[in-house]
Amino acid sequence: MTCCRVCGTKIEAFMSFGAMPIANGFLSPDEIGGEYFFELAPAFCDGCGMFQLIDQPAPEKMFHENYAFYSSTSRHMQTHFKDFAGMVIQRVFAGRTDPFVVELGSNDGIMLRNFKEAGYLHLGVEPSSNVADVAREQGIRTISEFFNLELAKKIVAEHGHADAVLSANVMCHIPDINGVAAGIAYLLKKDGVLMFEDPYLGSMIEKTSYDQIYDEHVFIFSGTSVGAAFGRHGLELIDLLPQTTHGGSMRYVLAPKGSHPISPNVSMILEKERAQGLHQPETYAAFKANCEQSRSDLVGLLRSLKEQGKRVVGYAATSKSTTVTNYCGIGPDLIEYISDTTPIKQGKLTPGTHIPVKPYETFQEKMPDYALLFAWNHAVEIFEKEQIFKAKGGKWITFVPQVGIVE
Ligand code: DWN
Ligand code: ZN
Repeated sequence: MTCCRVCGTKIEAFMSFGAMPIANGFLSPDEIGGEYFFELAPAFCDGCGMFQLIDQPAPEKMFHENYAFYSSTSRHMQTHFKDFAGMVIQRVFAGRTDPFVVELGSNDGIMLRNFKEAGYLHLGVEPSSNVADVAREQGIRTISEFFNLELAKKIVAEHGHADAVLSANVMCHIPDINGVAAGIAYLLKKDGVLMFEDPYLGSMIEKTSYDQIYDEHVFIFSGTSVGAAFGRHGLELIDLLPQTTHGGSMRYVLAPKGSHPISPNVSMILEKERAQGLHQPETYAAFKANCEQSRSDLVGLLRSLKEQGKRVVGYAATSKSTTVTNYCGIGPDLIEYISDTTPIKQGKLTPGTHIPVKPYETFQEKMPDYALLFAWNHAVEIFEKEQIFKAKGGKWITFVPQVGIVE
C-alpha cells in the first residue's frame, strides 16, 4: 500500500505492466546487462480521482543531459504550440503592460520561441540541459533547474510575478505536484493564469492507449483530478479545452480562486467524466482487460506476419513504445528495427527489448512490407509524409484504438 501523491489517501495498483526500463533509456550494445528496471503499475485514488503510478524512478534517471526527446521533431506540434502561444497572447496578455510568461519544461523552446519572436518577457525552466541548450542557442531565456516553491521565489525576486505560467506535456511528469502547485500559486500575479496540457485520462480509457503509461508520466490527468489537486493551493479551473494532440489531451486553464469567470466547459466536462465512469473501479478493471486483449492481438498479428515471411519494422522509437514492446514482449525477433529521426537514439537499442534503432534513411532506402506505427499520435502527419511507402504496397500496423492493419 502506498499513498496518493496529491491527497495522501491509500492507493493500490489495479494492474501491472511488469518490469519496465526507463522509457527513454536507449542504450548501446555494451550497456546491456546494466539497465535499471522498476515495476510499472498504475493506481486510481478514490480520495481525489488522481490516476498515478505506484512507483516512479528518480527524476535524475529520466531527465538529464542526455534526455532523448526533442519537442520540435514534429512539424504539426510546432504549429500547435504557435497556436497555443497565440491564444495566451490574445486571451491573457490583452490589456496588460509588459506581460511576463514562464514555461515549465520548455524543452527546446518550441512554444517560447513564439513569445520571444513577438518581443515578450519570457523565461523557460528546463532541467534537461541538452534540450535547454537548443533553446538558449536561439536566444530563448532558459534556466536548467527543477521547479518548486524555492525556485518560484527566486524567479519572482528577479523578474516579478508572472501573468501566465504555461506547460505542455510536463505537469504529468512531476511527482511533487503539491510543491509545483504551491510554486505556481506563488509565482502567478493575483489575476495571472495557469494553462497546461497533458494526455487526457478520458481519451486513454476510451482508446485503450495504455502506452501513455510509462515512467515519465507519473500522472494521467482528468478535469476532476486537476481541479482537486490545484484547488488545494488556491487555484480553480476556469476552462477546460480538449486537444487532439498526443492522441487526446486536455488543456487546463486555472487562476487564483474568484479572479476570473468560469467557462461552462468546466461543468460540462466534469459531468462527462462522471458519465464515463472515471471515478469507478469497474472502469479500470475494464481498461486492464482491454490492455490484455490489445497485447494478445498485437503479438498474434506480428507472429503471423513473421510466419508469412513479411518484413516488419517499427516507425518512431517513441517513449510510449517502451511500454508496448516490454509489456507485449516484442523484440528483434518480431521487429527488424525501429526507424527514428532523432540522432541521439540512432545506432542504439530500445530499452529492455533491444530492438536496433536506425535512422529514418534506412526506412526510406529499403522499405519494409509492414510498419508498426509507434507514433500513432502523429498518424495524420506521418501518413501525409509517407505516401511513397503506401504507393509501394507498404502497410501500416496500428494498435490504438484497436490492433489492425490500416488499409
Ligand atoms: O510527454 C512526452 C511527450 C510529449 O513526448 C514525453 N514524456 C516524451 C515524448 O513522448 P514520445 O516519445 O512518445 O513522443 P512522440 O512525439 O509521440 O514521439 C517522438 C519520437 O518519434 C521521436 O523520437 C521522433 C520520432 N518521430 C519520427 O521518427 N518520425 C516522430 C515523428 C512525428 C516522425 O515523423
Ligand atoms: Zn488522492
